[in-house]
Amino acid sequence: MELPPRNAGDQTLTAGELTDVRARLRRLAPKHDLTTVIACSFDHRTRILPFVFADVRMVPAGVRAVAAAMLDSGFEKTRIVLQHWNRNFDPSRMQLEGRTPDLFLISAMRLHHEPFLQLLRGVCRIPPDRRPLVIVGGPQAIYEPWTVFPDACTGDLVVTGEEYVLLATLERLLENRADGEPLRKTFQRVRDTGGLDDIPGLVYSRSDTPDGPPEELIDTGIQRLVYDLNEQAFPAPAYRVLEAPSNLPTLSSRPLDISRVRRYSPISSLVMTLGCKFSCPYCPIPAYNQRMYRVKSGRRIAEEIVSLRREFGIHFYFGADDNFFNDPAKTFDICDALVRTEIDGKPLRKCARIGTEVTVHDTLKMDEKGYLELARRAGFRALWIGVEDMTGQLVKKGQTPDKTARAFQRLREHGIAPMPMMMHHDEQPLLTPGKPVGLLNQVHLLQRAGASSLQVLMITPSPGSKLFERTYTSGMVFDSAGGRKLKPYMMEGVHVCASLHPQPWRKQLNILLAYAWFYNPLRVFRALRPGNRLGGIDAGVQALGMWGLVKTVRRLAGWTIRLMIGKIRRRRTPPRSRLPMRAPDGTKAAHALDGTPIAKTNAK
Ligand code: B12
Ligand code: SF4
Repeated sequence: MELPPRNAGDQTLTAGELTDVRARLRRLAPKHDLTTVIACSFDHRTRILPFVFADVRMVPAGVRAVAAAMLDSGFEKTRIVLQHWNRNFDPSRMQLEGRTPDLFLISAMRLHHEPFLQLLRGVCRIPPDRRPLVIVGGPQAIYEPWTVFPDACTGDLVVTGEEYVLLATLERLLENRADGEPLRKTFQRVRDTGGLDDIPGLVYSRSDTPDGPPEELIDTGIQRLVYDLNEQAFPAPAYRVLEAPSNLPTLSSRPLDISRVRRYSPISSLVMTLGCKFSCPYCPIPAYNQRMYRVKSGRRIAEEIVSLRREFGIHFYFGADDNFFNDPAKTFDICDALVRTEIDGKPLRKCARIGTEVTVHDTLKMDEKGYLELARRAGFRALWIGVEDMTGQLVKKGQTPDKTARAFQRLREHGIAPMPMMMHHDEQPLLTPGKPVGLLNQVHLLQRAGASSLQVLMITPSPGSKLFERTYTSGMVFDSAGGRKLKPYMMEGVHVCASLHPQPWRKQLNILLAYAWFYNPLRVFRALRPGNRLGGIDAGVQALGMWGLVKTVRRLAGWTIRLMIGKIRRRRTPPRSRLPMRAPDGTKAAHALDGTPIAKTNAK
């Protein structure tokens, strides 16, 4: 199920609303002296190709945006903890400024669910009267908010939206907080009198006893989106409040020294644009963005890069874009501003190397307009391109073998490395001699066209997408293979976990073979041939790819054997909420999947 749209005309915040709520909170903050810990969950078992390097070397933009918003709203006592770097972090032992924090925020992705539960269990060990208010957000919360209420140990509140929803909620709580009252208590009081019901983008639980097990979930609806991304807080301050990597369960007295930020996060994510005009049935992004394309101005992006480069020395940037070339005129504005920016007398492109995601179709459109040269001068050095299946058998978004090859060649001519992202599926064979249909045929074509890296994922159910429920009801999704249960961390797209192929192990081997075909010592030599303008990138990516392949084969060997000789059990129902869900007025909850139990008690 895709997230439902809000009514036309009521999809966005009014201009200035995000800026204004921060200004109002800045006035409220000094009276409340809140301490906040923001944790990001991460399962280290997901460390395989093709994400094996960037996954832990880039502070995720979600936690960073939330921390930046808190800091900018006057809540200076804030710390970010990444399970990526602090695997033993135990919230039951966290102390910030000598006390248990008032707020414990968690950002979670679906595949990191198990470490997320660890965080939840940790904070639940704090006695209820001293426990911080626990708020969960991020992709898992957006599409599957009920997962935050797995049993008696739960989060308090889910934000199914962006930073504005959190800030509006905090404002409401602080306006109603009695002197010295624990924030969690204020939350319970305001929640129980319906005081949060008019803030779209929240899910909370209702129970008959205070701190008793949840009995139903109340969903206040789909968030309103901030349209002008320039309203977001600047990211740099968030890098000043990172917990330093360690094996300790506790927090240190000071955050990571800023001189060491670049060492641990050599790549910085950049929010430049959000949304995409395509409508791939396995992708939740267009519906999440209410079919809108949101952008930051080029000038603002340039300011962010300048400050990150100056303060932390960060050289590499990765755009959190869904399709950066979605609207050539807007891309032009951004690139043009970056071209005109200097950092300490040098053009920005000499100090910042930028990568992001685009499509084949839009790359060719940019080329027709002559904008690829501009993108290179703006600092773009690598583009991850959603090629999926080149023949368009799986999804059609204007890609064909010829167009893909042309797009790749044009990018290379301009000194930009093409990084294809492919999607393998049941109908795609491994090899089709003479035809560009098989997976290896396509990988070979991409190599010849100049691909610098390779990503091959198997189609996997993606919450919030059109195909999500059908993938389950059709019996495609495995429950277990050879007695081994399918766990969330295995749903990264590399483990084959959804297939109707009579021999799904073949699909698994196909993916590994495609990587081995692409990442091998022979290709390192080819990358270093004289005259290859992108030889450095090509060779570096090959080295990382070979290292990642060894890790990937080790992790996948057991699963492949189970798929080969074990019995495969399948699921027939999607993972829905076990708790009844409803909107505050008793109507259907916006985030509930069809078939979710309906609350017995209707509106309060
Ligand atoms: C960049 C990116 C990556 C990078 C991440 C590197 C890093 N360390 O940051 C890389 C390339 C490594 C990556 C890999 C994968 N990714 Co990815 N990725 C993205 C992408 C394009 C941008 C993420 C981002 O930075 N967004 C910008 C920030 C600001 O947005 P945000 O994270 O949503 O945060 C906002 C809100 O969610 C909210 N929020 C977030 N946290 C919290 C916490 C609290 C308390 C509150 C109140 C609010 C809140 O406020 C934030 C500010 O507005 C998104 C798509 C998208 N457009 O979001 C997918 C996305 C996050 N990836 C996704 C997936 C599935 C993957 C992979 C499994 C690969 C795959 N099969 O597609 C792997 C997993 C790798 C791993 N081991 O973790 C999914 C997650 C789906 C889910 N339900 O969990 C997404 C959403 C794409 C999709 N399918 O829709 N990815
Ligand atoms: S092109 Fe990419 S971002 Fe756009 S809908 Fe398709 S998969 Fe999603």
